[in-house]
Amino acid sequence: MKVAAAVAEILKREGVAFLIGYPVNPVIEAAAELDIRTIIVRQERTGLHMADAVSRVSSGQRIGVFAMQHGPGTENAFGGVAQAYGDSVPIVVIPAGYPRRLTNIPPNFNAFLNFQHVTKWVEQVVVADAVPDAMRRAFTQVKNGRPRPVMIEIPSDVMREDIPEPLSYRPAPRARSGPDPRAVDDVARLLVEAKRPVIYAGQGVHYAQAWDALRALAELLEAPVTTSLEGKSAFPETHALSLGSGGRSMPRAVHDFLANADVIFGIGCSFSTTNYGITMPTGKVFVHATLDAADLNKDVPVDHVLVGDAGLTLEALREAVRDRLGGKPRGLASGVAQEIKASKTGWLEQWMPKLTSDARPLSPYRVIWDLLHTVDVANTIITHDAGSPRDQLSPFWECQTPLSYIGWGKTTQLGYGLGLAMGAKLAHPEKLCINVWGDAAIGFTGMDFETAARERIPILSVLLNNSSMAIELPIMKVATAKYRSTDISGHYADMARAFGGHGERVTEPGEIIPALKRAIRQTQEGKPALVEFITAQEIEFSVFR
Ligand SMILES: Cc1ncc(C[n+]2csc(CCOP(=O)(O)OP(=O)(O)O)c2C)c(N)n1
Ligand SMILES: [Mg+2]
Repeated sequence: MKVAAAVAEILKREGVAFLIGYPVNPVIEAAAELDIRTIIVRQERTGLHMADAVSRVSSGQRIGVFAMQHGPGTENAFGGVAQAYGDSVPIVVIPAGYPRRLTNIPPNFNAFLNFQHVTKWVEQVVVADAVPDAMRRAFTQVKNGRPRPVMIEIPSDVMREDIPEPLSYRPAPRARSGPDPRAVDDVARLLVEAKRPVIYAGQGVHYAQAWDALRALAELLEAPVTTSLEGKSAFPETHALSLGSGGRSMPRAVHDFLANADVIFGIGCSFSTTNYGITMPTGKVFVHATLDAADLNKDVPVDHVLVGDAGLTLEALREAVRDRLGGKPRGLASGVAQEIKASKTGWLEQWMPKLTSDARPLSPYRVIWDLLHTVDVANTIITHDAGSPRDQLSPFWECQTPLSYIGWGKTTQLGYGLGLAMGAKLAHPEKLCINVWGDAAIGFTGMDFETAARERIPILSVLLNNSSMAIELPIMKVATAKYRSTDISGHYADMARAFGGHGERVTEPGEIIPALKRAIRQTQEGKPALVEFITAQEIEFSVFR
């Protein structure tokens, strides 16, 4: 059996249903022989983003896999792997390498050396019969502990070698570890005694599929819940105890409740300092519950720590809190809910003129508001792109169901959203999968809309085209005035049609909903759709700093 065939067989045993890739890598052909659907993109980065979404929307229960060629393919993949590393996404990346006699000779790109800092595990397999062992280690790493990319580089001459049969490979196990029971008890007491606790949920809740446990604990404590951008949709945002999510922009309630909290309980989060997340207030008691002790006390000094799977942690806390409360609700919930409702109402009222604006060029907020009221939110998976679309969408999009929003931003590569929507659609063909992006983002990965058309991945792409990098206007005044450095241009609906998709350009407020409905119908018929809205250069966001 050839090495490439053995790798494909291992992928099959690990339950991999799609191999996303770009030639030349013999694993692609070997996978097709085993009926693993191969999906060929237009550039490596988008393929990695698709693999990334496959893992994200399945809580890592399915692992996205990407394969590419040595040299240019591997070099061009760097951004996609770095983005997955930044956002802690478990993917398996299988680059072919230069033949062994050239591997370590400059200027040949060596994946093993160059991907050290954007993977949690990387091996270069130089002996054919070591490949199954290397694959076992990679899948064990990717399925356990902190989710992050793993990489197995297989030199192209090794790919063509034989390994003995029968292939001995069993799927890697998954293990969960729980928090120290004594620490659980201390935290339960702290949370019960807290006057104004706030629960801050990160994406660890998604990976642990601990949505019910989070809700149960919140309801038991009668405590408000917010999430990071990555954790968005871990708690129903229509719930009376939901504050909404926090990124760079956020609902007012997120800011105010955190500012007035006495105890902040972070669950399944890293508390990383980032421009695209909440800046935690100082002077609070912090509880940090995370899978990865490497994050403890990193950016936020913490008072209590719990290390373990978010689900086991929440379940243990729920039991400990329930014991302390003796089954008697304290009747706090209605007061908390009223305070949240009042804050939300006031905040939304302030934004309503933009959300319902009849202006031309269109307000991006109006587009988002109309989109929110046109789709079946519970059965939609939506993601934003970097920059304004993220900051305009995330505060106002109220998630109802887990993993219905792909939030990101520990690093924010323009153009990420398209691949995410495509990967989500591969994993969930029954859902409407949407990416909302700006005209800067489409410049990076727009060509892969052709992949969506060719590979029959019918996503809905919502483009906010303001012929500008509007968010940069305030910091590029001179370059803009002298050289038009923030201008960009394009007719992207035409592009979508040229690629075989549905494309429509919308300039009238009254046409937003009808155009969205037409586009959604096209996606239901198997065609990806791009609706291009001609929008204003809006740079007001719901930020509180
Ligand atoms: C790869 C990459 N380069 C640079 C940036 C910095 N950046 C963030 S948003 C942005 C411009 C966004 O413009 P657009 O998407 O058109 O949104 P607008 O502000 O015009 O609404 C830039 C340059 C980035 N996020 N990613
Ligand atoms: Mg723009």
